[in-house]
Amino acid sequence: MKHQIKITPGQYSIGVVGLGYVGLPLVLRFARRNFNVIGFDTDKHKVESLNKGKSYISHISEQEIEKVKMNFDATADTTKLSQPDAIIICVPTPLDAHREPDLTYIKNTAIEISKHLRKNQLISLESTTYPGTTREILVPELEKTGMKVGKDFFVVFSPEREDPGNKQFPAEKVPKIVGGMTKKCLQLGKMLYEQVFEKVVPVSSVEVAESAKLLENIYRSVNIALVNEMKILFDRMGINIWEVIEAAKTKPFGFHPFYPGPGLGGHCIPIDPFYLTWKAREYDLHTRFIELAGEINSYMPYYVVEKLADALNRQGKSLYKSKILIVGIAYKKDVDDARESPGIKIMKILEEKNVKKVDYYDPYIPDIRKSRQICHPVFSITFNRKTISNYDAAVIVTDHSNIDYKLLQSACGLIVDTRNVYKKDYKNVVRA
Ligand code: SAJ
Repeated sequence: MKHQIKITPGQYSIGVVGLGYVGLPLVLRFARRNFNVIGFDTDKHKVESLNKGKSYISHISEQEIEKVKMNFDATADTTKLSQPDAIIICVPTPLDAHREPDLTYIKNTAIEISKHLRKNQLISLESTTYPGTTREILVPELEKTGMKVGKDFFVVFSPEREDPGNKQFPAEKVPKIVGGMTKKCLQLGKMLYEQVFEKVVPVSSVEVAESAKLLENIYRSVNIALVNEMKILFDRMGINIWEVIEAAKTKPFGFHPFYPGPGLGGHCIPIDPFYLTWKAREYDLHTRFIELAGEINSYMPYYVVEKLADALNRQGKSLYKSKILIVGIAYKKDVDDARESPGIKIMKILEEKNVKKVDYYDPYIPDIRKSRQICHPVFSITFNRKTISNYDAAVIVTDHSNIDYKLLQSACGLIVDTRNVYKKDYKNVVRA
């Protein structure tokens, strides 16, 4: 009788490589279902923290880690990769300095898994990447062992859809796409993810699964760029883009609202599209929408600085001699993540223009020394009437819900509002 692999808690063990905002929630989901889980990470600090029951991710509590300590271990020891029956890869896929895909983490992980690969292991790649990565990079590395995918070991691609802090759609309720290298791979991948996701969506190939994820995020990047371009145009025409969007979204079908902003932040939307742009070149194609969206979204921080300079001029002040406060430095509202944040980009542009002083306030981010865009440590100011009144202008970049905007409006002589926080018109508020 053909060897039937059973995926049941207690018998079938799970390995997760990469314990970040995607990997750690996955660890907890499987561990809560009583699977034995080994978490792998090269960052020893993360490994030590987790094994002490500590969390380094703000939306994951220590209690949640405590609850799974009996069947979860974190390790940096890759020789243990032969142990788990399934290994889920959740490592970063950044862009390099030339905005090209950097698959270093995936390649290194594939090499480590290959060293310890054993029969019947199921490997799932979740990292967002260009279509073809699984088949052209991951599988060949694993087949260097002499074992054959679909026969001796199994491989699927299943895009992550983690949206940190999204209460409306907890991840287990978000359908999980799975594409397999072979039918048997797909069958196993489906069985694996059905343990922790309410709905699993099998697709016909790993490429379809890789591509679906990119489409989801390119859709956002292009539509955000569209409203950003409309904002610039309507601003010149004296039309309030925010009111236009509110009116347009009364259409119950065929329209999804996106909102203009100071630029694109985060580790998905500004980055994922360029994975497809890069791959498309192999097929002599320019992904013009993606690249145009990238151009427009990348210009937005500069646009905000231009609007700030104009507004200061109208007060007879120069940007050069002014003290500027950036309000909200996280990459999006009510999160504590500053990666690729437009706020940091705006600070950098202002510093390059030798503005007299640039500070920031963000209740979620006490300091941004870790941000690679800013080399010197920078700390959030305390936010009160006295400190706010020290600045010639404040720029609202990320409109966290827990900021006192009334205080800001009454204490600062000029506010550049990039998020339509102030619905009413105020003499000292400029929309940008
Ligand atoms: N942004 C705008 N205007 C908008 C929406 C977003 O300027 O209308 C900006 C945000 O301020 C931020 C950037 O774009 O700087 C990205 O925002 P995002 O809402 O896309 O949030 P992300 O980067 O956390 O995207 C994630 C993605 N999730 C995954 O990749 C698993 C994305 O697919 C989700 O749709 C998105 O969360 C979400 O809906 O929250």
